[in-house]
Amino acid sequence: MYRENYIKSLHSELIALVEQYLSPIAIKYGYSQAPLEANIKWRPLVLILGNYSSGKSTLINEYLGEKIQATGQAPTDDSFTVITYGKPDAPLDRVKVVDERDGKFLLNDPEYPFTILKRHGERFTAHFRLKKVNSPFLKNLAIIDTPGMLDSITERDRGYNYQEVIGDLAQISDLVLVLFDPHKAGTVREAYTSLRDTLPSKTFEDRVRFVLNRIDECTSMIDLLKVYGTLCWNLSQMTGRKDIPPIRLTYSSLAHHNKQTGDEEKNGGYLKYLDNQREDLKEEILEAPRHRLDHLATFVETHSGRLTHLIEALIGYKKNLRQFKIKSTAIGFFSGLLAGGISVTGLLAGGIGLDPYTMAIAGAGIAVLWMIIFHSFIFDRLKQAFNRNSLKQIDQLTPLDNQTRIDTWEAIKNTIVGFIQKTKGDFSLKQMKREYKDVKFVFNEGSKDIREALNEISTLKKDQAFDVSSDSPVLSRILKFEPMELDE
Ligand SMILES: Nc1nc2c(ncn2[C@@H]2O[C@H](COP(=O)(O)OP(=O)(O)OP(=O)(O)O)[C@@H](O)[C@H]2O)c(=O)[nH]1
Ligand SMILES: [Mg+2]
Repeated sequence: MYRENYIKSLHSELIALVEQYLSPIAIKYGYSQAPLEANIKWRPLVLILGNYSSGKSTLINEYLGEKIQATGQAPTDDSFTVITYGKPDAPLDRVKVVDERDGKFLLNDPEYPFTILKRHGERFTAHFRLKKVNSPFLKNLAIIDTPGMLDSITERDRGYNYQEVIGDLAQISDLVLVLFDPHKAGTVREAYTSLRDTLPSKTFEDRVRFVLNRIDECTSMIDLLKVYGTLCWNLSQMTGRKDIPPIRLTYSSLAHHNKQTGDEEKNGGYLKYLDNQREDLKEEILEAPRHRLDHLATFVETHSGRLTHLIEALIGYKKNLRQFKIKSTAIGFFSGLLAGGISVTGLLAGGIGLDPYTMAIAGAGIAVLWMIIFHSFIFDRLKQAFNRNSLKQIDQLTPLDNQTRIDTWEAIKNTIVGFIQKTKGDFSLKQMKREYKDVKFVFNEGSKDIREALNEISTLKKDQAFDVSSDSPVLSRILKFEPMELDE
C-alpha cells in the first residue's frame, strides 16, 4: 500500500466510525440535527482568501495547469467558486471545466458539505458556484476561490455577510491560505478578524497559512524585505503576539513571465533563491488530505469526548430519578399504610364497632385508595418538582473538576436540558449505559489508534510502498474496529 492510499483508507474508516458510533447517538440526544459526518465526509478542502488582485485566481490557475478562473488587475471575481475534480466523458488532451453547477445546487445537495451556508441568503447563493475540472492537481482535494477583500466595501454592499461566510467555509476547510501582495501588504484586518472570530485558537494555528504572493513584482531584494517587514508588522499588530506566524513567499510564474520586460537580474535576480519556497507551498497544499486526517482525529476526539460527558450526565440524572422514584414509592406505600391504620384507629375511637375482618378490609381499602391517589396525582406533581429542581441544579450532575470538563460541559449543557425537558426522564438507562461504553471506547481507544496512525504517516515517504499487515498494525486495528463487548 502507498502512503496516499493509507491516508484514504484511514479517512474512510474514520468517517465510518463517526457514522456508525457517534452520529446516531448525537442525533438521538439532540446534540446535532444532521449526521456529524455531513461536513467532513467530502474531499479535503483548501480555502484561498486574500485581498483583491492578490493573485488568488492566478495561483489556482497555475496549479490546475490551465486558465480556469478569470483574472485581472481590477477586482475581478465576486463569487465563491468550489473547484473540484471532474472526470470528462471522453479523454481530453487538456485541462478544462467539464461540468458547472450553481449555488442552489451546491447548497442543497447533501453530497456536498455546504448546506450550512444556506443561511446566508439568496444574494450569497447567486455568488456561489461549483466547477468540475479534470486537473490531476485536484485528485485528492478541492479548492475554494473567493472574492477578494475590498477595504472600501462594507458587508452590506455585498448583500450577504462576507465575514460570516468566510468563517463558515474556514470551519470546514483543512487548509486556509491568506494571500497578500506587495502593493497591499497592510490590509490584513478583514481576513484576520473573520478567521480569528470563527476558528478556535488551536485550529487557527493548525489551519491558517499566510502567503506573500506576487513577490516577483518587488524591484529588488531590499524592496522585498521592506514589504515582508510591513506585512510582519501588520500581522503582529493584529495578533498582538511577538512571534510572527511563518509567511510563505511565492509568485505565479505565468503572470511573471507575461510581464517580464527585460533583464531578470535587474529586478528579480533574487527569485531563484526563493523557488524552494514556492515548491514548499505547493507541497503543503497537496498535503491537505493529511491535514484532513488531523482534523478528523480532533473531530472524533472532541465529539466522542462531549458525547461521553453528555451521556454520563444523563445517566447521573436517571440515577437520581430512580432514587427519587424509590423514595416516593416508599412514601406512597407507607403513607397508605398509615392512612389505613389511622382510619381503623378512627373507627375504633369513634366507637364504630365493626367486626375485625370488616375493619381490616376497610383499613386495607383506604390504604390502597390512598396509594392510587398518591400515584395518580401526587407522584406526578412531585416528579415535576424533581425535574424542575434537577434542571436548576444541572451543573451538579457530573463533576466539573478540570478546565476540559468545564469546556465540554458548556458545549453540551443546553442539549442535556433540552433532552430532559423533552423526555421528562422517560428513557432507558440500560440502553444509555450501552451507548456510554461505545462512545467512551471511541474516545479512549479509537482516538489513541488514530493518533498512532497519524504518527506512522508522518514517518512515511510520499511514494513509499509498505505492507499494511506487517508495517501498520494500527491501521489494521482501526479497520477491525469493534467496540468492547458489554457486560450488562
Ligand atoms: N507579476 C505577477 N503578477 C501577478 C501574479 N499573480 C497575479 N498577478 C496579476 O495580478 C492581477 C490579479 O490577479 P488575480 O489572480 O485576478 O487576483 P485575485 O486575487 O484572484 O483577484 P480578485 O479575484 O479580484 O480578488 C492579474 O493581472 C494577474 O496577472 C504574480 O505572481 N506575479
Ligand atoms: Mg480572483
